[in-house]
Amino acid sequence: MRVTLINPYFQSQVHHIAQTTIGPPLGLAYVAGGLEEADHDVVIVDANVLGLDPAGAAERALTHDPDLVGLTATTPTLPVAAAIAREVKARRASVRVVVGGPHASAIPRRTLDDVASFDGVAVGEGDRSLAAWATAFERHGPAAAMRVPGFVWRDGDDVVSTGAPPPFTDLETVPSPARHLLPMDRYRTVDSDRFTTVLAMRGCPCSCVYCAVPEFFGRRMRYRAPASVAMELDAVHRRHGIDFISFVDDTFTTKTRWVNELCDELIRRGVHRRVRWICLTRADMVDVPLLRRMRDAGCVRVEMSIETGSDVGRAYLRKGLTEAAILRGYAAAREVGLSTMGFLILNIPGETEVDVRRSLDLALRADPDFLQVSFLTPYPGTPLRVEAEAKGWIGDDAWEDYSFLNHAILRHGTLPPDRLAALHAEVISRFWLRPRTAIKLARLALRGTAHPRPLLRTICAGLTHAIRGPLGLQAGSEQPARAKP
Ligand code: B12
Ligand code: SF4
Repeated sequence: MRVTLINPYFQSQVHHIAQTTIGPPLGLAYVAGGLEEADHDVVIVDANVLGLDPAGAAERALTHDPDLVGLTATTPTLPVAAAIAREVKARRASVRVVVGGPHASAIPRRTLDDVASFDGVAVGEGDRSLAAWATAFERHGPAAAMRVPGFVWRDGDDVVSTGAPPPFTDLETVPSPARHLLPMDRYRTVDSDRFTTVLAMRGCPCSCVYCAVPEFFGRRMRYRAPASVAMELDAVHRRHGIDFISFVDDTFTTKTRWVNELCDELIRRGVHRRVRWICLTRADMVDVPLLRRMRDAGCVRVEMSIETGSDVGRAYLRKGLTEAAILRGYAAAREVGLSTMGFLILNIPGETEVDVRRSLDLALRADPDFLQVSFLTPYPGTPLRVEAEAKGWIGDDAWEDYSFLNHAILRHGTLPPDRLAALHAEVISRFWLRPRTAIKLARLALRGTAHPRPLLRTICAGLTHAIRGPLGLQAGSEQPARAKP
């Protein structure tokens, strides 16, 4: 079967610091890997990196003459995915359009209700389910295809679910991501213009109130073999010239032995000399020996939550992180010379202005090199969403506003919106407009852990962001391009 997979354009929604990163649609590359394994004819249109609007993406997708179009979407990109689906249908009504990803998967029926141009929703991990659907369709016809697990389909005025796809317990059996279908020379991050992402494990055992990952990928951790991950890094370097990897695993250091084995493999193969990498983890899951081993194996930055400096905030978020653990984690990273990125969350129910200042104070003491300041956002599939809906904290859903960096969605009444926006701007300015930040970034650039061009983009983005408060351009005043479903 001929299939086109599309990553919607969203870069205009990713503000400030994140804007310097354009990563590949790894989920679609995995889905494409499954389709190729089953001998289907697949292409990927990454409308995000190509800067294609919905009409342009649909035009490009249809040049492959597909029988099936698969879109991926997060919550804020759903409206763009919907607009692409509409453009596809307007040009060729016979093409089936399916949407997957964390948003649609969490609320498939609502997604089909909202967007008439979607024929179906792919639920959960789609590495093989779309391939199974296409094979069943070709071999046994549409009725058989409609029974393949992993989908919710529109059926006339009805909606039918085929249940969850079979789980992957052994990640070594998952087809490799089809990166050769992506424009690999177009992705970049603050550290490099030869950049890609890698997934080494799936799942998270934690229970943070705002996070969709445990529900989506499960609480039980599934790890790939360290040797296979090291080989993947080596392969992307050799085939695509990649010299910088972001592990997109949510909590990279849950298992110290696994990380040490991976580091051994990277060093044994000499990959650590060719590829630098970064990862996300928790400050209470790192220590000096582990971070030192990671640094020796090519790691240059660890990204760890700070989230909040208040007890009320910590209790609400259910992350289980203490202030002492956060400071210890950051101190350990500093001691071994790793760069750091931290995350702060504002608009936590019950947090007052004093609490926000405590958060800023903790961020200044932890002292990451980069800091992202976001608003707590009720994404579908999270415990927070359930509570927010029950308590009436959410108005009409404008999914495009669910980019947690510039819109406070939750209206729980602890802080008035204008005060919250002012505090958000102030926290960012106080962090970024410090001589210390400038010196650290300059040192990073000189040390070569960041490439001058992307780093310059980040500094510009950071400064623009930092002076927005004083100029009165506070969070919430931005209007990203909107596309109606
Ligand atoms: C890397 C990452 C980013 C990068 C993306 C860059 C890039 N292209 O790699 C950056 C930093 C830009 C980013 C930004 C954001 N992100 Co983000 N991000 C991630 C992260 C950590 C990894 C994504 C990934 O590669 N996963 C691995 C792949 C294999 O998984 P996948 O994409 O889900 O695909 C699988 C399935 O979903 C399914 N599937 C997906 N699409 C399709 C399509 C079809 C047709 C089929 C059949 C199947 C299918 O099959 C795939 C294979 O199993 C995830 C967390 C996570 N564990 O996934 C959060 C995550 C996706 N991000 C999230 C959020 C909230 C955001 C932001 C809104 C935050 C912000 N304001 O900055 C923005 C939104 C960006 C946007 N507009 O889409 C949430 C999404 C929640 C939601 N309901 O949308 C997640 C789940 C994190 C979380 N803790 O909840 N993110
Ligand atoms: S935020 Fe991180 S630690 Fe918390 S549940 Fe999500 S993936 Fe796990």
